[in-house]
Amino acid sequence: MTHLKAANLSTLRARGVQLPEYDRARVQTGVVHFGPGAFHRVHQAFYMDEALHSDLRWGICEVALQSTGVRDALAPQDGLYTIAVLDREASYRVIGAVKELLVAKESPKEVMHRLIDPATKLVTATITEKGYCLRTDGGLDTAHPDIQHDLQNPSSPRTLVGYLAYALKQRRQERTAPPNIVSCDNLAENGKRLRRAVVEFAAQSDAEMAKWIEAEVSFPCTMVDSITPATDDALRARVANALGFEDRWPVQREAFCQWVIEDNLRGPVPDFGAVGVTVTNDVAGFERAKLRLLNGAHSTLAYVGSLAGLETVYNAISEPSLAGFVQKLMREDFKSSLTPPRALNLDAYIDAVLARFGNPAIRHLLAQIAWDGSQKLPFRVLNTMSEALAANRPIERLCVPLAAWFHFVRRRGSKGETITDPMAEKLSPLGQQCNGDADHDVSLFLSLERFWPTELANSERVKSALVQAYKRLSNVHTADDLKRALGEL
Ligand code: CS2
Repeated sequence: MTHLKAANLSTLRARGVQLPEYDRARVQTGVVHFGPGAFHRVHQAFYMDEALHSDLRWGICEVALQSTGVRDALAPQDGLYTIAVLDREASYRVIGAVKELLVAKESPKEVMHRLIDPATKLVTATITEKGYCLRTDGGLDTAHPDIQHDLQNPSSPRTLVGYLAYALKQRRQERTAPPNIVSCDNLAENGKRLRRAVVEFAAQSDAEMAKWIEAEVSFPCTMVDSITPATDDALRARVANALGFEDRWPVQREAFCQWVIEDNLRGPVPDFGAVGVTVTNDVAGFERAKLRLLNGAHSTLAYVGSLAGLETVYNAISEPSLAGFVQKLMREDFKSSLTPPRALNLDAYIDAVLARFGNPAIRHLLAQIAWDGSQKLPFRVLNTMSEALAANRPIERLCVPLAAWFHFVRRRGSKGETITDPMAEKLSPLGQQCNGDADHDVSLFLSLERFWPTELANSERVKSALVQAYKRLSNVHTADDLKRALGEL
């Protein structure tokens, strides 16, 4: 089957596929994006594609730090790819916003060149939680091997932080206004964290430079949201059928798509308001609500559901006792930790999130959400737990996703199965050392370094609630076991 490319684009119109209606040959590169994974491609690239319809400055240079996969798939397609929007009805849209695809480890100079180019007004990133190389207290982990490497080899970095620090230095020297640097990862206060990391990196060698970054560079915080299952063969087949051409790497998402950006962008940026992006002073309120209510619930479904042998979010939310438990966790524990912005009604938000989880057209694997638990759980659950502990609110339900993660790690460890997590080297042996005794196993997890905030690691109340939750989940192997395990919680 012929594959998607610019030359055959016009034939798609007759098939009802939405196409870029701007002159792609005239598109300029105004955005450099790090991490061209599925989420970026259904989300920020979609918004840029919208923006390009009225302003041709917002083409994207995609940068993968290591992996060649997206470049190899999309370069022969002239950067084109399809988003399948799967909801009550399916629709297909070809995105034309990708101008260039680089792999940093192969072409570091080209990446730097793009970052330094004054036409680059936005640098965006979806490199996942681990890509930021942060310590648990939020500072830059200067002992991280990649950060060490970048400090020693500033002009040929490996990390986003290293690239930004070097490029900003050049822009300062050349006196060109720096770009806005926009983290789009699911980290609380993502912009502040990235800013702190870049400033701390720069400060290692040049205090003046660090001050300049603090004063001159905007790192807005953002909230990003759209449920994006990984691409699978079923999607490839579905898209090929809709297009009549093969797309080597289509992506899929639900219809819901939201981007909230802090209102401190400088210089020319896309007309975000016109393409449905919210620019606000209260991004923190949106971000917290989303990270806790949506992502916290997701991780809970992922770990508890996996123990019960369930496969997808839809399967998990269709189990009444698990759905009931997650609702209580959202409506009581997470909600009471939030002070929402005026524009956000938390009850309506919870209803909407639950309805999204119940979208039968989206096959979102629990195994995908279960990745990188050590990086995700701090923002999704531990923050709320620290606050609940300090305010003397209940923590029993909040312990369930954590205890489920312990069991998940234990079961993987005992079967010798790999754990996808940057801390896998610690987690796999830890899982193997577990013996099923709740006190023993929970103590092992509580001794995990670089995960727990001290107030939680040292709390007897936390330990005993974790032990209780761990015991409850011990014998969960099927969906039928969930009622007994979660019943009265
Ligand atoms: C999910 C998120 O994989 C995960 O951990 O919780 O990717 C989630 O689907 C998105 O944040 C939704 O916006």
